[in-house]
Amino acid sequence: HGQALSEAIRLNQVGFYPNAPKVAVVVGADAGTFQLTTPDGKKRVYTGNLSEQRQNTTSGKTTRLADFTGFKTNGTYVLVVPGTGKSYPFEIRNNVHRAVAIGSLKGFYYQRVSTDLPAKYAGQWARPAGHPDTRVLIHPSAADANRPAGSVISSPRGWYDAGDYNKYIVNSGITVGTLLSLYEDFPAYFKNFEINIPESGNKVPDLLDETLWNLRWMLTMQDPTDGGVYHKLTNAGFDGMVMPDKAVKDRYVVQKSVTAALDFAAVMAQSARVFKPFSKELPGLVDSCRTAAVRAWEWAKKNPDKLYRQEEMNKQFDPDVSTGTYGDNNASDEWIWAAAELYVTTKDEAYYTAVNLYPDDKTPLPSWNQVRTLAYYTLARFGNDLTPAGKKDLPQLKQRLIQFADNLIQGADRQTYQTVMGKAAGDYIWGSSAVAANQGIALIQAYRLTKDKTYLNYALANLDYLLGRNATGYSFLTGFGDKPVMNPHHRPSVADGITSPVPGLLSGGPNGNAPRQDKCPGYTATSADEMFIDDSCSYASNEIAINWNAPMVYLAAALEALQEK
Ligand code: 9MR
Repeated sequence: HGQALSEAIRLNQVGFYPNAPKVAVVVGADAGTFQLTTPDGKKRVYTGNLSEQRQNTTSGKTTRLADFTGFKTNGTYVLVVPGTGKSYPFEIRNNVHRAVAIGSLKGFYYQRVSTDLPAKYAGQWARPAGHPDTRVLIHPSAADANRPAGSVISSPRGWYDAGDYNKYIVNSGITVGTLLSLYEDFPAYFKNFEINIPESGNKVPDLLDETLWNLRWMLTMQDPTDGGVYHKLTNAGFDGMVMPDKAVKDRYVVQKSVTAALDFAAVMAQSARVFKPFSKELPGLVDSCRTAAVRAWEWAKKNPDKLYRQEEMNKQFDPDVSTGTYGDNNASDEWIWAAAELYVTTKDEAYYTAVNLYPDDKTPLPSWNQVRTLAYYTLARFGNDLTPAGKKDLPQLKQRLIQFADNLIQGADRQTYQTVMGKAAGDYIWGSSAVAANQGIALIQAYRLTKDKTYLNYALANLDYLLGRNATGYSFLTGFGDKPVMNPHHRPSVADGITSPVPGLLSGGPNGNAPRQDKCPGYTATSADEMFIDDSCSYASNEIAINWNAPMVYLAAALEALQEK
């Protein structure tokens, strides 16, 4: 004992499974030994050697690994490196990430629009309802004979997208799709998984109840007359850093877009499958979702060129809209995703052949503007139930997903943090935490196809990354770990006067371009893996967003479901 806490020791600050890899990273240490001790330093339980030195080519920093995989005894420990200091305390036990899985799903509850959050569910983060969204204006860009400019629709509920208070269909699409896929991949795990929300205790799993809050909003974004889907529901400009109930500016739905229609079609088709076993509890829902999906698809077929172009929209219509664009000039992947989900739900081969599902041999990592691989996950998941057309392509599809995972892990072992995350310089983009989490999902898909534990171990390494084993030393999930992000760009967390941010929200993470994107003062890093500041003005490195939280929930819950006890 007597060791001082050292920020140079980077590890998953939450903990480790007894029967899985356990790795810490020590920055700048000399060769030598390390020990595990009880937190008071009195009892030494394990001694190991630090690895050979590795060097990060961008930051120049050197690291050594402390691998204590061989130590499997439950308890709370610190890692001690003589000459460096000791780590934050961490646990070794089964189910060690269950609270992370529950907390990151609960994060969505805190993002609920149009409802108050009572203390019973929200604790000290209780707050009054914001944004009833029962009187939303048709923006001139969305006007037609049935719904002229300035007429009013009701479009309540949904989740706030991120640190801002707007609701965007494109980003809701991948978010809901990821959460529903988590349910489809691990239905048994969610039989006993409650997160203390108003619906807890009903017959529908909390994962699906929470997702329904947003799904019901999405349904209101479809124009009943033509089946088109408004791109977003938004203020004209971003709100100040105020609580939801103090943000009372006019809300609009803006023009319909093909990307919104197709993402909507994909998740509605998926919902029609997922909610089927709950038809008694949720009468009519499955039919509504299926009809909504088909109608959005038909609209997209008639309007394939209707991309969302905010600048052009602003040249034609007032008021100007300056909130998030989720603009995407290429809808080919949205076509693939919608076609695959409609095909798997309806078994109608017309959807399978409607678009070229395999235009090239790429397997892009999912993100809000690139959803092609979500289609592949779904086709692989339902491989046994496909019609002949789908079955014929299945062996190649599986090969593609395995190859994708192999490419991800190739060389990861030699990285300074021994993670898949960060292997490619381009991983450190706006929302890089979602890159890490989505890589984890890709690896879990490969594990499901092969049962090869190597994939699972690398998925776990990326979870370690998110919870502290990274070049910033932060746990990117609010409320979890000993050095969690404390000042995310998140309006309620800034405005509520409570020291701790709203818990269970995933910060975007390091972003090489953040300083010029958000112009927040205070960046000192010179390499992309460290380009992060825990400051609420840093919306390009420290905002939270639903499309980042969803793969976090997936990764933590899937690893919990698959842990070896
Ligand atoms: O996640 C989005 C990122 O990929 C873009 O580079 C960035 C700038 O367009 O926008 C991000 O999305 C934001 C959205 O536009 C508005 N709500 C907050 C989102 C997260 O920062």
